[in-house]
Amino acid sequence: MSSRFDLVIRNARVATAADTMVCDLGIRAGRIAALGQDLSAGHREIDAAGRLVLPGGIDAHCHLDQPMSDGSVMADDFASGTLSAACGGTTTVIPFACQMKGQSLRAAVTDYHARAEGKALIDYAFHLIVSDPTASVLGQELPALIGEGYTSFKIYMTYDDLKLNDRQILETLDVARREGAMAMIHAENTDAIAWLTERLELAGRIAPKYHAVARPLLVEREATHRAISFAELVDVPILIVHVSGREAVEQIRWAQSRGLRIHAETCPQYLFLSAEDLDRPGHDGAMCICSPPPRDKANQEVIWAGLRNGTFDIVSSDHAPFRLNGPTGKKVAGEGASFSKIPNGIPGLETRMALLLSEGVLKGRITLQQFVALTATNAAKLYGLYPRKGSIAIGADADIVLWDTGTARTIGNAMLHHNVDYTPYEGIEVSAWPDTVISRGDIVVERGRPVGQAGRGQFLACARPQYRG
Ligand code: DUC
Ligand code: ZN
Ligand code: ZN
Repeated sequence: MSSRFDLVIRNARVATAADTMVCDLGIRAGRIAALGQDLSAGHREIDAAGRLVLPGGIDAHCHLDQPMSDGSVMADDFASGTLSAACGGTTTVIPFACQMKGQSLRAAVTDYHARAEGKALIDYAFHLIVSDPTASVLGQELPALIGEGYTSFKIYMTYDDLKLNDRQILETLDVARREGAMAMIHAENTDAIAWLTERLELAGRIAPKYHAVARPLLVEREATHRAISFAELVDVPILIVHVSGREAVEQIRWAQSRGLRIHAETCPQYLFLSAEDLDRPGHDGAMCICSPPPRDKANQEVIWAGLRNGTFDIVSSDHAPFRLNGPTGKKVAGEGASFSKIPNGIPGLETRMALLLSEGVLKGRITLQQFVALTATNAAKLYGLYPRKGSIAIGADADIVLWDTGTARTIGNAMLHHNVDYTPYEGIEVSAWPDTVISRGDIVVERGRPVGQAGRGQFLACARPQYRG
C-alpha cells in the first residue's frame, strides 16, 4: 500500500490549459500523486472550497540581479524577486544570465548561479543573453550550455551594449537551429531609435514622454519583420518577446499564416499602460519607461485580441526592477536627465497573474484555459520544463495556487513584496489574488502571507523546447 499523502487539497475547482474539474489532489514527495474523489487522509489537509485551483505561474521573462552597464542596479535579487513572484502566484521564474561584450558566456552563467545560490524561494531556470557571438561562443560555449540545460537565449536588435548586427543574428539563429534551442528576439530597429533620439534631444525634448516618441511602433514593426525573415531564411522557430501593438502583431500573424513557426510573448504593460503614463507629473513618467514603450488604448485592444485568437503563446512580466528614487535606479543619470538615460524596465512579477486573471478571465476577455496556457503551460513547453512544470497532472511537481476570486483589492505598492519603491499599477482594482501558493508540495504563501524559506528554490535544467505544431 502506498504511504499517506503529505498534503491533500479537497474540493478543488481545478483548471488546466485543457480541462476543468472538481476533485481532491493528493501530494506526496513534492509531486502530484493523485487526482480523484474522496482521497484518503493526508498529513496535512486544505479545504479549497470557494477557491480556484490553478497551476503555479511561470514567469518566463523577468530580470533579477542582472549586472547593468550604466551604473544602475536592479533592486530585486533572487530573494526579493522570487518572494514577490510567489506572493503573486508564480512558482517558477526564468531570468537571464547575461553575457557582457568581451565576457565568456560560461562566465556569465557561473556568475549568475552565484547570484541565485541560497536565495530563491521558488524554482528557477536561466535563459542566456548572447551579446558577443564570437567564434568560440557560437562554436563551443553555446552548444555546450544548450546541452547542459540552458536551452533558450535572448538576442537584442537594439541597446548598444547588447545588440547584434544582422549577420550576427543569422549566425546565432543558425546555432539555435542546429542545437534545437529557442531564440528569443528583442525586436526594435536600433539606428532608427538613435536617429529619432538625437533629433528629439537636439530640440530639447528630453522628458520621459519622449521615450515613446523615440520608439514608435514602426521601429518595432520593421525589426519584427526582419527577425521573422531571418528565421525563415535560417529555417528555425523564434519567439518575439514583449510585443506591444498592432503593427508588430500584424507581422506575426502574417508569418504564422504562412506556416512559419513564430512564437510571441506580450506583457501586462501593453494591456494596462499607455504612452500617456509616460507623461505623469514630475519625474513619475519614468516609472513606465520600458522598451518597447506602452502604446495607446486601441493597441491594448489589439493585444487582448491576440491573446484570444492564439497569436500569443506567453504573457510574461518583463520585470526589470529599478527604483524611482535613489542614485542607482531611474535617476542614475541625475534628476531631469534625458529619457534616453533612464533605465528601461518596470516591475511586475507580483501583479502579472492577478491582473490577467481579473481583467482577462473574470471580465470575459479570455477563457480560464487560455489564462493557464498563457501564464504557465505554454512557457513550460516552449522552454523545456513540461510536463514537470506548467500543469496539474499526476507526476508533475506540486506547484499549485489557490486563488481568491471573490474579494476586490486595490493594487498598491505597500502590499507587494518586491524591493522597488513603486508599482505602475497603483490604484487598479482586481478581484483575484493568490490565497495559498504551493511550490513542490511546500506551502510558501498562506492566506496571502509568505511562509516559505528563502533558498528552498531549485535550479531547473531545461530540455529542448516543444514547439507548437
Ligand atoms: N526592455 C527590455 O528589453 N529589457 C528590460 C526592460 C525593458 O524595458
Ligand atoms: Zn527586451
Ligand atoms: Zn526583458
